Amino acid sequence: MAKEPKVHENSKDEQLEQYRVDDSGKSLTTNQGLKMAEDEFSLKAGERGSTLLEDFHFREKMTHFDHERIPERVVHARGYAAHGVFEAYGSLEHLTKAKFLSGKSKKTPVFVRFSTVAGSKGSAETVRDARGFSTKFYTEEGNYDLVGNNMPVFFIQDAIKFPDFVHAVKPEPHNEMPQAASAHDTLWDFVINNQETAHMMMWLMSDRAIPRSFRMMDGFGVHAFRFVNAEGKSHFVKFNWKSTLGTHSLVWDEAQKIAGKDPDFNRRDLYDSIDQGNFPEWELGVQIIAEEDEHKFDFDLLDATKLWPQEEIPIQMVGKMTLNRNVDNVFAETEQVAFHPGHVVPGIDFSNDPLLQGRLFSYTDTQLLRLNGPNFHELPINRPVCPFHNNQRDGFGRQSINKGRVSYQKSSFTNSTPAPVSEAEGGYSHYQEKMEGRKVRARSESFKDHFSQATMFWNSMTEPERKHIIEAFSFELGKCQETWIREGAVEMFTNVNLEMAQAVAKNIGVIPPTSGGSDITKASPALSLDNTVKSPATRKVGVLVDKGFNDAEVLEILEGLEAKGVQYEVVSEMQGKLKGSRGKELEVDHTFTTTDPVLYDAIYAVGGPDVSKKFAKEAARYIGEAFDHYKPIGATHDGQQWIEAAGIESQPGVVAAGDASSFTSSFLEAITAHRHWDRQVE
Ligand code: HDE
Repeated sequence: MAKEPKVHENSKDEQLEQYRVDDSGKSLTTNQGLKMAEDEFSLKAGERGSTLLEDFHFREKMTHFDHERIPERVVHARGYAAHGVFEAYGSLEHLTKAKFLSGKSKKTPVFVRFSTVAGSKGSAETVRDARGFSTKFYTEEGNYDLVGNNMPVFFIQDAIKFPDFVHAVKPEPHNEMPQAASAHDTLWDFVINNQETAHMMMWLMSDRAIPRSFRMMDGFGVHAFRFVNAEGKSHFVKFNWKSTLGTHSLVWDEAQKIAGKDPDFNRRDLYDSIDQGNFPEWELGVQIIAEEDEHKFDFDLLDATKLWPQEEIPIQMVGKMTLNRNVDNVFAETEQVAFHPGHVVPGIDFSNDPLLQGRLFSYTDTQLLRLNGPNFHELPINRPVCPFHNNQRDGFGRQSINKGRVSYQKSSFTNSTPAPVSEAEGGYSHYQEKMEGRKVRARSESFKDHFSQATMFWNSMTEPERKHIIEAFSFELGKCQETWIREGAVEMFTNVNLEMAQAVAKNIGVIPPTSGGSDITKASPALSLDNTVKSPATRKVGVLVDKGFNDAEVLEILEGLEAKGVQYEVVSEMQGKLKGSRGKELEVDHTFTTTDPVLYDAIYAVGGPDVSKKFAKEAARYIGEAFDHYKPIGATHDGQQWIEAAGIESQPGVVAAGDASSFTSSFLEAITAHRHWDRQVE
């Protein structure tokens, strides 16, 4: 047998290279390779006459254009992706046969797509929603897809309810509003009628639903899967991606404004970071439960509305993923990639989670429509990097030219090849779980506690996080027009926490509940974003500068920020170069018209000796917005006047004094804290 090529870090890139086409500098041809002498005028019967049917060039060009759209994903339509590599930390052979997890420094190429769930393909990215986090590992044993979200639980427990949930959250069918938003009657009608949604709705109302960046969010496989080792021993496993930059969020007012100012905010951040060599990284962590411990917990492992508290079931880090290459073509790669939780490799198997079981049907089914038939695995982005052979043939767009007269099993012509191989030789074999029971349409009693973990989530939040959750409920329910929906939601979420429900009720004109609530006191500190990694290297500062600025000090401060990985953009009244007091220059990146304070994590106001009224007005606006969004604000030289005028000099996170070096260190400290929640914002 011919030796199979070894999979390495660049295997996918090398494979894709065969398909890349660079059209620049070439002669224009038709798709048949015919060079054309003219491409601006259609063929006409006389200069002012009608266009002729024989104009094959016009027809080909127009027909291709007419057919160049494919159906968008029914959910997760708005997405963005990048290539990278996964590197295992060591061997997991005691738990799983999966070869990509089998050795220290073993490298596997990956392709990762991030997405919002509800919005259409062209919708804004900073909406309140879960985010998809799908990873395709191109392993030597075939493609393994980990199709997760940035939240560890889901809205429903059984896949049969997925179409109902999605119909409820999508724009309402009679008027197709609202786009990419959960703040409307049908979603909340679904929620109050399906109380299994309680836990996930707490996540959706939390800061996790408005990530600052795809680079700064975690990922979760959500379901319990199985690891199976070479001896056939199985463990339940949950997959977790942990961003090395930490998990960071926007504030709601900011998120809504960014949706207008830069609807591409999250993809721009990912693209630019990778483009600048600032590669995002995640560690892959696994939580393991032995089969014999399946029933030892106060939740059912098969219920996707429950997480496994990491204080009880620790996360073991097993590898690191780095995204290091942007796509060449968004349609060919990001749009045509086809993920499926059923794309597994030996050593990874499924649990009986009824949500997962339904997904195993849905994903192939949807690709058949979206990618027009059963040959989507042949598209360059979807092709495994290991060889694949079977007797499947034909279908729309088939590219392989399978040789020979045999396309069936068993055949004496081919000695019945391609032939299945034994487990020992790497053949996939399903875990032999013992099953018994009656065929029923039912839900296990063990799935019926909808509120304990929702309360645990609330208990784990800090005061500012709780305030945001109350504000999110008030916004969402406040947008619902039916009073009974608001009342129903208050009644439902009283089961999570009485004070929370009372505060929401007051804001939305519902009589606050006086009794009820939960007696659950359990908390999982890891759920609070307060406990995440905070680094200045995730922050981008808007620097407000005008001509004549104190260049010696300002340039020293900017260098000091840059040395800690802080990015900055120079914002001024007009584009071009700004000359400082000693002749040093700064290039303006943006004017007040082309950018906005919501697009920065902090503001540094410098100004200049002679700013216009417009500059002063804009500077005050930038500082005001940054202040209201709890962001660090620094000011030196002429910039200090705006801090004084706003009366915020002694507020937390506002740094407006000191020489260049003490200012830099105080401002860096304020930046590293990210948001200053203890600030007095009215
Ligand atoms: Fe999906 N989901 N889903 N989902 N899902 C799709 O597949 C579905 C669920 C997730 O970047 C669709 O190719 C059902 C949970 C991501 O291309 C579709 C159920 C989780 C993506 C589909 C779920 C996810 C999808 C639409 C309930 C987190 C984007 C287009 C049983 C673990 C993948 C497509 C990408 C996409 C079905 C629930 C994550 C229709 C039936 C839970 C990240 O097949």
